[in-house]
Amino acid sequence: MERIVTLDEFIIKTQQDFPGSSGSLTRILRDIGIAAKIVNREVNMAGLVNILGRADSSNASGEDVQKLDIFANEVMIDCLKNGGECAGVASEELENVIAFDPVEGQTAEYLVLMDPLDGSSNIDVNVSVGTIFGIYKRESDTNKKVAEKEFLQRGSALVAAGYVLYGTSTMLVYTTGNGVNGFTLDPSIGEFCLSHRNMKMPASGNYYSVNQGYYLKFDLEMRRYIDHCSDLNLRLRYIGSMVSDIHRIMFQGGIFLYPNTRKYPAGKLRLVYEGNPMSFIVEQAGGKALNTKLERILDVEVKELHQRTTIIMGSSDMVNDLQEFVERYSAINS
Ligand code: AHM
Ligand code: MG
Repeated sequence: MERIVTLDEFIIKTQQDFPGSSGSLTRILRDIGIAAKIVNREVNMAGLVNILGRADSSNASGEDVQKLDIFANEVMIDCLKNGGECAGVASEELENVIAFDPVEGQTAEYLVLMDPLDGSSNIDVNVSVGTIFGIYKRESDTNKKVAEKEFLQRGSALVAAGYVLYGTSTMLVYTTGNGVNGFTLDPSIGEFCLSHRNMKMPASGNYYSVNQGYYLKFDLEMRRYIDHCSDLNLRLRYIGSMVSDIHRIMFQGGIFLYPNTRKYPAGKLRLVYEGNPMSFIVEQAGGKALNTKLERILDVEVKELHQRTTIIMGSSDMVNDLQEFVERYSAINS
């Protein structure tokens, strides 16, 4: 049996990949791992404790907030605040950023952006949900309180990104720019253990993932590409939880689309909380991540915290195929 490598052990071991690293990023990733275990416990019992259903509030994007959203948000913030390495947090659930007070004797060099519970509509029906996080280094004077503009960095500036998938098993998948590694929670020892070293996304796959219900609301070239997927006899898989849909593509290949619709003319998903972190992970695993203007998501300028983006993400050959298809289609019809 292969020796168990825990998340903490792996993070510390790979810290050596970063000459001059102070260990702060290591400790932030540890804090996120702790928060993930606590959220996992509640997600697994959500039906038993009064944590299902809607909270009587809505988030910064004007969407109904579930009680578990609030719980996950609070746990992530508490764990990051107590760790002392994180200067502040921006959350999909909060209108404004939270600047932490400095912890005695520690200099907080990092910022965390997160979607504490992604795919909330799945909570009450026991379908997978996830947590998404991205980590930036502060650009300005670390003695000053964090300001919102420090979070408005392009995705290409991310130093780390990851997701937790609360599925049939609970997995934490992350990258620090040196490939992607996956850890599965072993509840018997309460540790995330290395289970998928150096994850590589297949260059192609037999699945496409889009909310077919919005087909008639997509732009024509997107509809024609979706028809093209049907012509190729690809299979449609769409869970309504981005983390789950992308996680499947990490293993089996495929393409995930969330194009613009009349309801979401700029796309539904949020650039800083979902688009950028998931793009960093997908690219590190050998995939590609564009918006429907065929721009690399990680290069898109971040103008405001809750900015939305359209998403084309997945296997490199399939994203390239979509790009050629859309360019050809637009040329014929322009
Ligand atoms: P969230 O608002 O709970 O973060 O969920 C966003 C979710 C994504 O996880 C998923 O890909 C998408 O919204 C599903 O949207 P729709 O139900 O419109 O297809
Ligand atoms: Mg989300």
